[in-house]
Amino acid sequence: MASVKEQVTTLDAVVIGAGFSGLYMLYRLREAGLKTRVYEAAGGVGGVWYWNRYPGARCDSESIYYNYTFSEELYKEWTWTSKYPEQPEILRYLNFVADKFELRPDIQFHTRIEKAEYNERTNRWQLETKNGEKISAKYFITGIGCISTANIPKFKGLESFEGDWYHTGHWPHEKVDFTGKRVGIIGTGSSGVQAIPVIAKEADHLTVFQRTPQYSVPARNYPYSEEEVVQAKASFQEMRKTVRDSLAGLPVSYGEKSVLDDSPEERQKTLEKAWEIGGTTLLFAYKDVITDERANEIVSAFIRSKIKETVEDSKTAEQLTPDYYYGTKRPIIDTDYFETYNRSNVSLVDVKKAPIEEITPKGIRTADGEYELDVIVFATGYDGMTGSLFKMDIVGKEGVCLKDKWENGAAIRTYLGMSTTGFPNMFMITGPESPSVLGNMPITIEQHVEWISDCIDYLRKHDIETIEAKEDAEQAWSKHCRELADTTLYTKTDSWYTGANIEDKVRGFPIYVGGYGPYHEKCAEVAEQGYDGFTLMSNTVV
Ligand code: N01
Repeated sequence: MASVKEQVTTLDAVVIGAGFSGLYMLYRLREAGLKTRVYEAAGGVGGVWYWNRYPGARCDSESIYYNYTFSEELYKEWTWTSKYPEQPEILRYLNFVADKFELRPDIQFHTRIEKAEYNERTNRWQLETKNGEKISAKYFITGIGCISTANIPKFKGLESFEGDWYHTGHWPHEKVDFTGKRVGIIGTGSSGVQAIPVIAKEADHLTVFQRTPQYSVPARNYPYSEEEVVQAKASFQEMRKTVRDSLAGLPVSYGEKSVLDDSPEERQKTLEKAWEIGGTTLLFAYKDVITDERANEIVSAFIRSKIKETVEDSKTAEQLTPDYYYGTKRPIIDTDYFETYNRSNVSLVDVKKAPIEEITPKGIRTADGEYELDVIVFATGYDGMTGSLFKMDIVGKEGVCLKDKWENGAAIRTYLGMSTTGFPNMFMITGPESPSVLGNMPITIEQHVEWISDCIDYLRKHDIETIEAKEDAEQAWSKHCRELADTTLYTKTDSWYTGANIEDKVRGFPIYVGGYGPYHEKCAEVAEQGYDGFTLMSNTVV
């Protein structure tokens, strides 16, 4: 009998990851009759929502839009409790989806795919798990998320630390008790800003080690009323169309006016109103916040004035005040973030001025001195966009590794952010150069999944063996993405979007900024034209 390692599991399609992407991809491919299996490293479904269990973790897209829209029945069966639900509720939702559509039997948990190699002789992908299990599949689909590979900076001495330390993206399942503890948190991105107010309420003392201050706007979260829930469910069809055609997968669009068109009084009124509504309203209040330096400066200065107003200690307020373009780092929304610095048990350390030199057995030493700590929380983010793709050994035609083809990130090239030349029958859900993280993820995921499953359906109906992006189509798409990004202010700020958060990572901006709606239209056009820009190789020998 063949040992487990010698056996090969033969499938039509392999999907990696059981988050929003993988669950829906499995559902669609199975409905289409493909023998499909999802491989998931975690012990359950949820993707980032499985791992990100840190205190305060919640979604910052409105819940009634941050869900699947492919099934009206599902939408109506599930009820969200508040505008921005906490991580446990989102995880419950994804478990509910997995149960409702009976997805679990086709998901293999606790299994990490380490290698995926294309075999040009058989036109199949050969995959290998960490345990040595072998899989053969015609289609290879990644649903691994854009921000799932944790960044733990290589501080000298971490292994010597005598207390406990955690990364927000790999939080323990059991509650971490901060009562009576001296806690240090490194990082003030979305995760840090969510965690800081919650940890501060419990810890004896919280020291925030901040490298770059953040613009953050009050989320103004609240529990939904019965009436709102009924209204949302009754408007399903309308909502579905609106979010799918929208710029960011949400029923919002940029204002029609430039910030500069308004008088100072008018714009103050508009900005105050947006601040009161909270969330991302400020970002969308005018048409040019992300594209015009002067317009952006006006909105940025407005948020800076709010920080000054909120934080009582003027030195702390100054340290918390950013000086780059608002919205060019991922916009953050919060609950009592700046207010938290008024607590007597919270202090701020500027590690740009006095960088962290090492982790010591007792805490963190910066250029200014040592801070004694019982717990360190790394809210230091992720190796975004390419980190999880490069973690796997993905090998295409002629033995070329994806990492090498993309020159370790220096030369990312994709067609539509879903495929790349030299890697036939491989699809990336929300891959680099797709709109992905610039909006509401479940909506962009649904569009990718539907496009990919329709494409596979087309291939099967037309007896086509392989699909592969053409080099010129790929080059044109990548060039288009770069040109669009250069019309915005995004590329002028250091952020994880640009790769600046990872030591030695090559800078770029591998995200399509043209908006979901236009992107969906482009993808639909490509499909309608018989997959224009792709080489389709038929099964039939002529
Ligand atoms: O990570 P980040 P995040 N020394 O990269 C600092 C999504 N998300 O986990 O800005 C000192 O934004 C770093 O400093 P700097 C969302 O898309 C969504 O917070 O690089 N500091 C920064 O302050 C988000 O954008 C939700 O100078 C160091 C922080 O660590 C993305 O995840 C909730 C450092 C990292 O911030 C990532 O957010 C949470 C070092 N060596 C997250 N290295 C939702 O609500 C890094 N930092 C859906």
